[in-house]
Amino acid sequence: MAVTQRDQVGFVRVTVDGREVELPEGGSLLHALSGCGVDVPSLCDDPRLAPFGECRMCLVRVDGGPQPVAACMARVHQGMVVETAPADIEHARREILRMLAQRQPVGDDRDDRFHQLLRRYGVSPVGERDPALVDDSHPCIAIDMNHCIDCFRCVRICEEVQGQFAWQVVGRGADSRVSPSSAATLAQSACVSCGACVDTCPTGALTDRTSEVSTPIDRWTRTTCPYCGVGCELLVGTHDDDIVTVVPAHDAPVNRGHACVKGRYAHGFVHAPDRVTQPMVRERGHWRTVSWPEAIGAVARGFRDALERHGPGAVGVLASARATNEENYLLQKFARVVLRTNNVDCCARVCHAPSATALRSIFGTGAATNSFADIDEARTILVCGANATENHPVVGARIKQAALSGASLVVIDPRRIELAAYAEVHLRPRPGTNVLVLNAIAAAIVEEGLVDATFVAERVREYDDFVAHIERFRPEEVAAECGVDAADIRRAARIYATAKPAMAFHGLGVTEHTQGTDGVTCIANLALLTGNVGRPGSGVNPLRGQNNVQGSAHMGCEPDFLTGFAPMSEATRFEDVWGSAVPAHSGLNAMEMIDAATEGTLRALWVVGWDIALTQPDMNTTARALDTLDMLVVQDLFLNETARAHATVFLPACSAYEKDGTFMNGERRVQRVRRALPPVGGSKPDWEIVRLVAGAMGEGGAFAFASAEEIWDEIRKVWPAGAGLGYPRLEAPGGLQWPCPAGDHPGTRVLHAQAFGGSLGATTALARIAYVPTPETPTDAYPYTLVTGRALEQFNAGTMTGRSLTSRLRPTDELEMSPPDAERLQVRDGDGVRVTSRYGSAVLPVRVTDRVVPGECFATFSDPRRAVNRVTGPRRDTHTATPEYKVTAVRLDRTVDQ
Ligand SMILES: Nc1nc2c(c(=O)[nH]1)N[C@H]1C(S)=C(S)[C@@H](COP(=O)(O)OP(=O)(O)OC[C@H]3O[C@@H](n4cnc5c(=O)[nH]c(N)nc54)[C@H](O)[C@@H]3O)O[C@H]1N2
Ligand SMILES: Nc1nc2c(c(=O)[nH]1)N[C@H]1C(S)=C(S)[C@@H](COP(=O)(O)OP(=O)(O)OC[C@H]3O[C@@H](n4cnc5c(=O)[nH]c(N)nc54)[C@H](O)[C@@H]3O)O[C@H]1N2
Ligand SMILES: [Mo]
Repeated sequence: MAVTQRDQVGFVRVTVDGREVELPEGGSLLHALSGCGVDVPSLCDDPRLAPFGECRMCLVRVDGGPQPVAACMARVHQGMVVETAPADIEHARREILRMLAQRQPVGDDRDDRFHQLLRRYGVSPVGERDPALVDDSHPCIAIDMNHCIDCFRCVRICEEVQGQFAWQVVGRGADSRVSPSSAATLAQSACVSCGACVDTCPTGALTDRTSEVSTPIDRWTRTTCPYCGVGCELLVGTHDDDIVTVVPAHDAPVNRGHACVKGRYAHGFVHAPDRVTQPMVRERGHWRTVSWPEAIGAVARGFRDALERHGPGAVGVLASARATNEENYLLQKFARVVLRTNNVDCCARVCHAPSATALRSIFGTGAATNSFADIDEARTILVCGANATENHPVVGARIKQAALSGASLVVIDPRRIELAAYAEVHLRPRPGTNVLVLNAIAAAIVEEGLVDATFVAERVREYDDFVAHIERFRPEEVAAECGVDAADIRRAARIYATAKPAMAFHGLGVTEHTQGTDGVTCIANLALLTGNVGRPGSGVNPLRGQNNVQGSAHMGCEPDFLTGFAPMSEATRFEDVWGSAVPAHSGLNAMEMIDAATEGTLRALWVVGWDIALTQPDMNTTARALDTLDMLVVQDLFLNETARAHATVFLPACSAYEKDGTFMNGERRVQRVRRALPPVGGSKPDWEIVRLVAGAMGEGGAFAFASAEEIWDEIRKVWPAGAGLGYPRLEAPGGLQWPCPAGDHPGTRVLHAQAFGGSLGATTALARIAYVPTPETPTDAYPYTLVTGRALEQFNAGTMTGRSLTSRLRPTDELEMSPPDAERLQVRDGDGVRVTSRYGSAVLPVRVTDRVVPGECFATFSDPRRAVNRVTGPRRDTHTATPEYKVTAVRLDRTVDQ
């Protein structure tokens, strides 16, 4: 990645075409010139890539020297005298363009960089079109290599940024051509559809299929991606309130001009034909479209009835990790102030609640300790139970790049995920045995004398007790039970403890187990033992799930925490601002709400942007629970499964592209979400809907906000660590990372440098975690272990990706199965297999792959027609109730059903 101007320190005086300017010293001359408004022509340069110096268009004369130099390769120095357009160089540029125009099809008057230059230099394309150079195979990327000028930017960005090597150069010299690597078409290649090649292509050889080339863009809106917790900043190009294209923001600190298939291409859902944009109520089994006042009246009446008859324990709110901070804040305030209940929760429950709980108890703050930028500084990266290249692709690509440039990578995952190919050690434990593996790494670190004694002396308590506990987890003791070779565990321990700083990332392969919280705690132990806390390039970092799952929980959508993870004991602070008492009785979490519905004690539930019927485990039980409710309000963009099968009222919300607010990403960063188009049809932003319902229930006063910013300003009053995050400051690229307690505080990239969070002070204790095997073990009747999780092209409930172009890349869920198991079942790719557990069954097409070991299989859960969660079971993490999605004992049967 090239150095950007923001990283520069000193500025020096330079004369450009007779004019004195100040340019950042040591940076690329080409970028410095463009930064001060001098447009030197270039074709092969992209600030995201290493300078290439091949196109010869950016030649300039420096200090009157006889030989012109390529401005992209030249560095800025004090007193430099630059001529950007002397006549001889301008002539040479025109000649280069003439040569390139020989191969450009005649009559194409496009508006890309190359064609702009052709016009500027008065050169016309004269080539012929060769239909064989068109590749229509890819659903998102249109390829017409007739326009290729061999700048190789596509090849280079795929290699240098994405690390995918999907493009190659074939042939030599004038006959060289860019083509997909080891495949006839791009669709068949290793392409992951991140769109980087399209984004960098200067000629129109590669374009987005989503954008009609001829559609002019009226407006660009900078916003934050609505998919995962990485929080890429995107630019949304619109025409007449339609999205024409979405591209990454080049100056975004999070994604540095990169994006993934979802952020880039999965926006078609916004105008999907079945988007619901009018409120509806269900009467005698049939939906009826109603006015907003009628729908809001029905919700208010339903809540009032339940409260009068059964009290505040009988109502609940499930908030949305897809909606903004402001909206989530209002939803929990609504539960507490209007419904007088603490029955409020969010998707963090089924996802990273174990991370928040473990990190809060061991480090005092329940969030990632470090930042994505730290990847550049880590010498070792440990990735445990996280498939980053598919689920957090921009971070995954950066981890890959770090490994390619020499960082050591340790992967712990039962499956051979893509990152395993770059790992020095890949440990493949039996699903559910993280505590054994991680404790064994700790035991090896202690036994082999690799502990950071200084750090432990200064910052760590209960070391001797820990040593006494951990001895029984020696790698040789646990190897058989966790299925990992003891020597490999020792290798992993040595790398993590010695090639420092070492940065740990983890995902749901750690949290979604009966010992989910314990697993995260074991990772924190490793960081403490080796001094990998409180410094750049280190720490314990959950790769958070949805765009705003960190924020949703943080805003107080948890039964036992208020905004800013404030404990209930701090309720007075909130009561002062809200002018209302915070209910004293404890609330139910999402899992308990479903249990309470089954038992008949929960009567009315408002579910905002969370498809619980499809994505909660043990779907058959969830379905029965939801059908007992007197009122189920679903607020979403679509009739998702929860709405379709169970809701009584539907409130049409609008998507993140249609509203203002903020999201909080997985590294504690608050970034602006900006409205790129007005709400589609009659849909409304979630916060406006909450305001309407509160008003109908006679509590409008506490919800009388006129904008997202007004809500945010109230949030800053009750959340001291966010007090410095006013909207004007969040306008800067990347927003700010909390803690940020004051308007002049720069935000915090690395936590715990001097002291741990909360009331811990300088030191914390190592935790002694015992191993408790899951009862969900394979038997003769259920001999296989099913792991469920994700794949690159679809997102969770699939409501958005399933309605976008990208769904053609993965039209349905699949079951990964090892070749020996496929042989035993006599199935091949695409054949149907019925997966049956003690709880239910689902039919999936098979994908035979050695990514999984015999005896284990893996399924995604995004397709409502497959309903994979019929198979998953009712067990939960013992600390947070997070479901054990990652281990289910199953039987597999070949079937002709599809
Ligand atoms: N493309 C895409 N991206 C997404 C999502 C999506 O649906 N699609 N969803 C978003 C959400 S909500 C979340 S929470 C994140 C989740 O992102 P990840 O945490 O990466 O999610 P998963 O794919 O569910 O599981 C990760 C890995 O855990 C491994 N695993 C299973 N059991 C064990 C075990 O016992 N030990 C270890 N060490 N590993 C195990 C699995 O093999 C899998 O590779 O992704 C977010 N990003
Ligand atoms: N088997 C299995 N099941 C799992 C998991 C697993 O690994 N295995 N992972 C679990 C995890 S980690 C998670 S996070 C859950 C995710 O499960 P869900 O939260 O149900 O899935 P999402 O697709 O993220 O989106 C939820 C809903 O939000 C809607 N939506 C999007 N934007 C907005 C908005 O701005 N406002 C409103 N009102 N609605 C909006 C979408 O249309 C969708 O219906 O699934 C869980 N389920
Ligand atoms: Mo998640």
